[in-house]
Amino acid sequence: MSVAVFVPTNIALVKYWGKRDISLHLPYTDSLSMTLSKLGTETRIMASDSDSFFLNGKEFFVGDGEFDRVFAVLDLFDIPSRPSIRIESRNNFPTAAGLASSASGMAALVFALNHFFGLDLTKKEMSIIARQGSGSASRSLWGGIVRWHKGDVEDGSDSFAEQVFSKDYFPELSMILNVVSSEKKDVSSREAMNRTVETSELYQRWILENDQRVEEAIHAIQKKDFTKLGNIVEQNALFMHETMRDAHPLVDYLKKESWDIIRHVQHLREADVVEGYVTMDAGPQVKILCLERDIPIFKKELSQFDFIDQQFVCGVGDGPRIIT
Ligand code: 2P0
Repeated sequence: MSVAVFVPTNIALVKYWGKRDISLHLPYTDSLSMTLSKLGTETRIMASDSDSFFLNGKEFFVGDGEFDRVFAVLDLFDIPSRPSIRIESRNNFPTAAGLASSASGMAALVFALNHFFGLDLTKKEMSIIARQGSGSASRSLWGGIVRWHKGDVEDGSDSFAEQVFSKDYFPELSMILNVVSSEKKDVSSREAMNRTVETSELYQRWILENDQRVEEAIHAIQKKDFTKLGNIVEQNALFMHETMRDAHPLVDYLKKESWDIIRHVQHLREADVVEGYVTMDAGPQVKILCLERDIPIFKKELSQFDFIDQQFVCGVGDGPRIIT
């Protein structure tokens, strides 16, 4: 028997940055994300003679970070005398380059395991397990616009994500993802956020303000106020990168090419040519939040940057689905 699932990735509109509990992945603040159409992870699970894990066609073994993280998630499930399984995962976008591959990867694993073992877990329960694989994965179990509640209790049982708006509420929202470098990053997001929590003074302000930003972004989406939403999204991303630059040693994911795109998007907006807002995660890629009707203008404007390796255009996507 085998099952296969497709789980979308998500990009935070208001970011998750920093944990109050490192082992349980409990965040200091809430975060809010947009589930992407098209981009995600396909994961297939089948019975096998021994446990094995393949990512993008390459096998990983015990002692490899990738293998150990996957099977640590399996241990979070309560499956008596679990049979051995083979897990095959494939991302349809660059892995580990700041395009949220761990979000869809971990969520796909949890969603596939639930189906393979017939566990009948709720999405809330799956979100809590996925969170322990990777924080942002807690948000990939739903389509539309999703909020991860930080929760208050120590065991993390109230730290899960849920849908705030369906994908049809504000369907004009679009994102253009520009890959300026597919290299694996030097500093993992996990290390970068821990360093920020431990050493950045600016981070204290982040903790105080971020939940309010989530509320404001939800309000802006509810009113379909794109200008308000975009300003929150861009300022939140830039502030997150400021907190990293304030850490010791500093973390600077943004490259010259990233800044070229950021400045151009800001210029187009200020010159009233076209309205878009940038957001960047733990990597140099620049994502542009815009309205669907403006995609052709942005594509034309971005064509001058020949360093853009790959470009993906997404709308607001559906949640996970079972393929077989
Ligand atoms: C986010 N990021 O909200 C933020 C913004 C990157 C920047 O969540 O340590 O792989 O596994 O909980 O979820 C990427 O970090 O970190 C991330 P862990 P994760 O999307």
